[in-house]
Amino acid sequence: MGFTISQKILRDHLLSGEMTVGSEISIRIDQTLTQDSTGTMAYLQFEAIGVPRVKTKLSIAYIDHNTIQSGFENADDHKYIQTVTKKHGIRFSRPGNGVCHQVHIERFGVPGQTLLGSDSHTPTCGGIGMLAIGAGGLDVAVAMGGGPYYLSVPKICKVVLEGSLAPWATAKDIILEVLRILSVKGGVGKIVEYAGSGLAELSVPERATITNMGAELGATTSIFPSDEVTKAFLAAQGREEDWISLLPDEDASYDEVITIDLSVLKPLAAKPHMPDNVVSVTEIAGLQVDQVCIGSCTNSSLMDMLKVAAILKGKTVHPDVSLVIAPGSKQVFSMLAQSGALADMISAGARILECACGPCIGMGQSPRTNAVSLRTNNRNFYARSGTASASVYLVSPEVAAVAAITGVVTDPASYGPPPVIQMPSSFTVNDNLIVMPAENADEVDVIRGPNIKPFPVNVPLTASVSGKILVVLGDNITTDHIMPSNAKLLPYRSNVPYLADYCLTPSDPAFPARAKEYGGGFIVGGSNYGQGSSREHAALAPLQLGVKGVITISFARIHMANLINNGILPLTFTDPSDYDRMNLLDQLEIADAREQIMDAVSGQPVSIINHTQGYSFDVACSISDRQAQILLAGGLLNFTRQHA
Ligand code: MIC
Ligand code: SF4
Repeated sequence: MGFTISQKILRDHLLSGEMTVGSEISIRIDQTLTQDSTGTMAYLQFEAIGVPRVKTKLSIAYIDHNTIQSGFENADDHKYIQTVTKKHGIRFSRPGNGVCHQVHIERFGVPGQTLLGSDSHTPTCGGIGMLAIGAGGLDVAVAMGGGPYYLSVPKICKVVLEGSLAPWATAKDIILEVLRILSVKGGVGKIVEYAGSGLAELSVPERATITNMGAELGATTSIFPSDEVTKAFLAAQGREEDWISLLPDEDASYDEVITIDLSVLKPLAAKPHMPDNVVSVTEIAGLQVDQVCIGSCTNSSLMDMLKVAAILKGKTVHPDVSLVIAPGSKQVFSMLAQSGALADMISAGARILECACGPCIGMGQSPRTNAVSLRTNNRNFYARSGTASASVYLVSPEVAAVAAITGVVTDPASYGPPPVIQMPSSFTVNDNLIVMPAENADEVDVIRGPNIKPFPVNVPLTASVSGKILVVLGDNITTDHIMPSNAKLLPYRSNVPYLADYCLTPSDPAFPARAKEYGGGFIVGGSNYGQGSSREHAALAPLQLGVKGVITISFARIHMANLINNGILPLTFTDPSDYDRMNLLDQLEIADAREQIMDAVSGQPVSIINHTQGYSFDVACSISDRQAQILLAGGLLNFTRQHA
């Protein structure tokens, strides 16, 4: 039997384990990327591991999230990352060079290679046939040091795209349709592979919109074949030598197949506050719009921007709308300027932002109270914009641009013919904002400003684990609930004690104080707990507050790995109805915890005593032997040091 695209890459990079679904394997990582809001922690951890120079083919640090610099904190982080990367063999992408995923696919991604990034949207590079996976900073630090990356072998879900997109339907609508079908947890434990006759007409930037937002499915990654379209894109970037052909075998087999007829797809929107809350744009047509944000790693390519500029040309942004546009990279930004399209945006009244994440992560441009904000981003989680009362809708750049002019959500079909933009045959290439590492590490002093604080490290698992239930949460709790990030908090990503005071506050403002009062304990959640970002802070902040275990109906992949990496027990109810019996401040105990965690490897349940209610219930801890050892050691850092 033949192999799918991702199975081929996994086999090429396999270091240990069996390629059977669900079993743990380890793979070699060719490239790593970090961004600044997870990067400080990743490099502090890399330093703690003690490897002098990275062992990957390419490692790069981007500065794109924390760029407002309303105090010294962001700039301190930038300087720390710039100097620590210079010392240890890592390239540094200066602020102003663009959003990590957009720059990486333009300039560095290579079909057939593996990429591990400390950002959940790392799968964007699946748009050129790279196996690109998002992970916590510590996993990336280990990979930089030449260590393997462990994952459980995912199922392969094939999404067949048939036919051609109708006018005004876009790549964004394809991924919104996939989200509508599969939901925000439908991709957990799966790699999504795209196939079908529709691929030939999808450019790399369009494919990248789809693989980018595959993160919202909870998927391990998403990938397109590396074909003639990929070759043309890499050639236009002056990188044709990086191209290889990478197609699935004809007799490859898939665990699941979904077929989408592109010709009937209409413009779609995700309503607040979940990316899978998808409706057709016509269903919300007429809704008054206060803000339109165009950009983010999902939709900030040159093609997206040129389409937006063509729609705005000669028009004026509606007086009740604030339109902000953040091009994805310096390449995009400078080509927009050279072509004159930037002038069309500016003269229509768009507020042009630097090429960075910006509003997508609440770094500025928080909308007004009760606002309706139309965004081209990938996430519309509650309060993520920085305004908890705002309603954020996710749409294509085209729908966003039309609404910016009309002031209401508008079916673009009623607006006239869509702009038709061809991919340029060559992009303007200038990598002058990439700083190369030093040849001689001794020449470099790592500069640590006062914002760089030590991070919490757990202790080995104790014989008995006990504590109170500190909070009982519902389904789909995101990392934006657990560790909110906005312009006020993102500057403190290197200061976990400070951040801990905001842990879970969007769901329960009293949580940090309660956790401190009782000296830590347990978090109880529903299904898909921890979906969203790769931020390790969603594990580090609970660790700082003394959280010992999280008991849920199910976990999102990256967050569960981050809990294990920090020595926090990830437990799931064996009988989901036990969830209903959990009460705030119940006193729980896991007796013989070390033995029970080792036994969990072979599928034995872990028994928890509820002393307050006087009964015991079973939970599962779905871990490999290696993960059990990590939990026993009190986290991956302790484990790595023990095995160094
Ligand atoms: C996000 O989009 O949520 C982020 C901000 O890019 C995160 C990373 C972080 O929290 O720093 C992600 O997607 O992993
Ligand atoms: Fe940045 Fe938003 Fe993309 Fe995260 S999702 S990397 S915050 S642009």
